[in-house]
Amino acid sequence: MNVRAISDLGPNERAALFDRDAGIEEIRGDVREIVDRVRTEGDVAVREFSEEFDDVSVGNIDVTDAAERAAEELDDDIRTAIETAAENVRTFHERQVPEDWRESFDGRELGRRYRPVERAGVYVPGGTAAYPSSALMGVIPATVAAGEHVVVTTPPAEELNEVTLAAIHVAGADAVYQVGGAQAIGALAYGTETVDRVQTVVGPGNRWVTAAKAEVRGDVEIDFLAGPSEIAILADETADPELVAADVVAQAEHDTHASVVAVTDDEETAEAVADEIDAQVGDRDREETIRGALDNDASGVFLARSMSEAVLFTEEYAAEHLAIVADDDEDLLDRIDSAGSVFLGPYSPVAAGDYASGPNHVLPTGGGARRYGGLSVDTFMRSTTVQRLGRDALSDLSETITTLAEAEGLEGHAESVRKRFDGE
Ligand code: HSO
Ligand code: ZN
Repeated sequence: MNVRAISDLGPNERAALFDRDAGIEEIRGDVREIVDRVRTEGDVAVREFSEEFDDVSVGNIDVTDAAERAAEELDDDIRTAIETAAENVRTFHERQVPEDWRESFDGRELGRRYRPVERAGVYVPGGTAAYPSSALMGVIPATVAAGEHVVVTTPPAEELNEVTLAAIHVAGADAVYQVGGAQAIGALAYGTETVDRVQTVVGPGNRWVTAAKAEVRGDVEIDFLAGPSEIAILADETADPELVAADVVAQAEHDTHASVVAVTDDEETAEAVADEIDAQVGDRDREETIRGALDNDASGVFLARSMSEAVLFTEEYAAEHLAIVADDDEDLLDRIDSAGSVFLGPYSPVAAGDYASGPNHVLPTGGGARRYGGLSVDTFMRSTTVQRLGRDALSDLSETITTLAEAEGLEGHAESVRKRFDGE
């Protein structure tokens, strides 16, 4: 693959790199129809769409018991791996649980308290992209937030993926339904005879799932619109090109639409990374997918004239995953604000975070990291502010309140304060 100089990039090339999108606009109309039919016809529509899109004639939509059985029947090595990953993910997310607080501000007792949303729905992809790890990443934060009911939908199949089912159970879901695509998001958002409607819908999926989340947003909360995987690696001359290439190739194997970049200020490193990528691709089972991703306009190996230019490029890219492999990695990190999840040093491959280290792998793509963070316990929480003012505290503020209320022409507001001090 060719190394490209950042300084040579034209406006169109920059736009392709920095204005990535989830590519859902052209299917919005079709998705709206699917969601509307599920909303009005419930299970009947769900079954029909499962036949049409998944080619499955679904018996029981509710497969909660099958998930429990799958967990019981799992081979020991895979069970241990799922349980270890689940424990690490749970521990990291428990650290995120916000604490209620009350403090005095000049006699005004003010505070904030947090409660989980009661019912959360998690979409877990199936088919060729069946990721048990995504089941853990979606369900665990919801269960740590401790809402009453956490339900999962996953695409139907003649034989459901046993490992995914087991992971859903181990993560602690209360119910599991086999329904996929836009129809699943419609079912979670509006409910059907079988599927309980929820208040928050999260989880990655294909374009249909993502477009459906855009559709139901407003009626329910969603996490965000997640597109294909992305990685940016910011490297200096101390980085091992073989490892940089391996991380690029790893994320590229997700999807031909994945976006993968490596950027460095060292020409030798850039050339070596590009050569290493070429050398490694042929060894991978998913060679075709990887080549597709590497061919994307938002992918490539880039040479900067300085580390400052490399940092600026990385910041503008706002990648889902950012790996920094450089001597002064913490200093470089200080200069970057936009990234979904950061991996520092040669022993923090993105794969560690994808599966088992603890942080979530459901992360903002398409530059979303400029505006929001990844899936977390907060996604399943709402906050309420609380205040108690004593007589003196209100008296101290009464002039301010009544003046502003009168400026707004809201005499009733002013009077509600004055009345507290009638007769003084
Ligand atoms: N890298 C993906 C998550 C994943 N990786 C699941 C392997 N399995 C998120 O962008
Ligand atoms: Zn991955």
